[in-house]
Amino acid sequence: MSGKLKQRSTSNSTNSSIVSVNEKILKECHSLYMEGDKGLVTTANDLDLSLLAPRKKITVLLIGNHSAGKSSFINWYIEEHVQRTGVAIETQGFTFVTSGRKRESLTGNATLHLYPHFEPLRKTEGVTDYLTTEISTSKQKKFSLVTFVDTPGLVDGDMKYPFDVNQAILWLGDLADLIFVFFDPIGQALCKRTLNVVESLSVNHADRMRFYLSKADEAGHESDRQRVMMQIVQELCKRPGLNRTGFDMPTIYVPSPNAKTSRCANQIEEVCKDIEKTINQTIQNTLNALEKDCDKVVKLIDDRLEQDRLNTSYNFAARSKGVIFTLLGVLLPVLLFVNFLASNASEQILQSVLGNGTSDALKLYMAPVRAFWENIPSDYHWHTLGFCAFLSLIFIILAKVMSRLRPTLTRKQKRSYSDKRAYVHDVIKPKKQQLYSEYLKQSVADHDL
Ligand SMILES: Nc1nc2c(ncn2[C@@H]2O[C@H](COP(=O)(O)OP(=O)(O)OP(=O)(O)O)[C@@H](O)[C@H]2O)c(=O)[nH]1
Ligand SMILES: [Mg+2]
Repeated sequence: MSGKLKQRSTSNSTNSSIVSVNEKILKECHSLYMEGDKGLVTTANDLDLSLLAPRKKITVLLIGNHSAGKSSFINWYIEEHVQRTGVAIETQGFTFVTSGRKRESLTGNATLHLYPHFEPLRKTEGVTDYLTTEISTSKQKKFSLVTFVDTPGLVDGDMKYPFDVNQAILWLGDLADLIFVFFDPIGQALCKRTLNVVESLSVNHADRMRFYLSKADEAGHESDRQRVMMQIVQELCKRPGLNRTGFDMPTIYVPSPNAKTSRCANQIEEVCKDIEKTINQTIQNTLNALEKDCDKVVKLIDDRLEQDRLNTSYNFAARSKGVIFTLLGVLLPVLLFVNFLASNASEQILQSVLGNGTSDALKLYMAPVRAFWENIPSDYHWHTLGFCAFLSLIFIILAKVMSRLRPTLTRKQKRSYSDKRAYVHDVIKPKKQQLYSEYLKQSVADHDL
């Protein structure tokens, strides 16, 4: 007996240490994305890349007929009575059940603040008033890494929901990591609304969906249970979207100390294992996504800096071409004007304004221009002037076009990009490596036990 107790307490402590390692990994990954200016999300935003920070917990959506035992399952998992249960229609809205430091209930608006990625749920009219969060301090099983979403029981007929329940469930299904569908044996397996919702969800999320025959202890004898299961599977298979072979439907029931022991096998521990498996998968996916996102950000920064280098050398060439064409454009009219002055101003005026030396040099250097001008018949002088004006206009336009610059980064921007690159490469990536090692060390230890 004491040996058994000892074993259980060792396995409990290992279990909680695994939870805390996993919790730490998901939390640290989240903060590597979100922490201030250096977080991956902000850096990516600066590079016009939109990244989503990973969630710190997985989301498990529970759907099913009214009174199928959804809320009871949550209460059993967390070992606390946070959700009302009973034979009446107990859950009328959506409840997020999550772990936290103190027991608290949040209203719809506060819930959407807490889970900003569920914000579009507001689009389903009326849902916000029927949205709550129950924060529990429970540390049972893997609850610190799970957020359960309890949903209203599905019924057919006159029941009026205060919002479009099908649409809201479909929308929540898009964000859930696991979707549990509970069918109870009490005869509501044929609820059309449940089948419709299940069929629509399975279009995109078949891999996340798990079907359970809940309250299996109430299913009577083994033969009755088999009959109920057959009935449910038949109903499911009638739907074209669900017509797949090999429906796996474990039988589960909430163990109760007062109830008579049922002869039916309880596979509720399988549900816990499925949750655990999804958590492990999520951790691996999160770490892999972190690695990919780091690479994407580093590559974008490298591309930007490389583009900046190319733009800087392009701009240097453009500026040089601009200067050359501007000089050409200005040189022609200036030469003609100086030639005009040199040929028309009297020798005396030139010498008194420029001095003897300069006036002689001017004559000497302007001789080719003067010769060119004198070779043109005087009847064509105006034509030549017009042509030269046109030519210099072309050169000026060319100078403008050629000297168009490409945008470049300021020195401050370049330094900021280099710092961010260094942070991603030298801090975030090694951190990810360390988290991966911690995860593997812990999961190998888990297998060794
Ligand atoms: N025998 C047995 N009874 C159960 C089990 N799970 C739940 N119940 C009972 O079934 C009734 C309905 O359970 P709930 O957990 O409220 O069911 P629900 O699916 O949340 O119902 P709604 O919120 O109305 O959709 C309650 O009286 C529970 O005590 C089970 O595994 N075995
Ligand atoms: Mg309920």
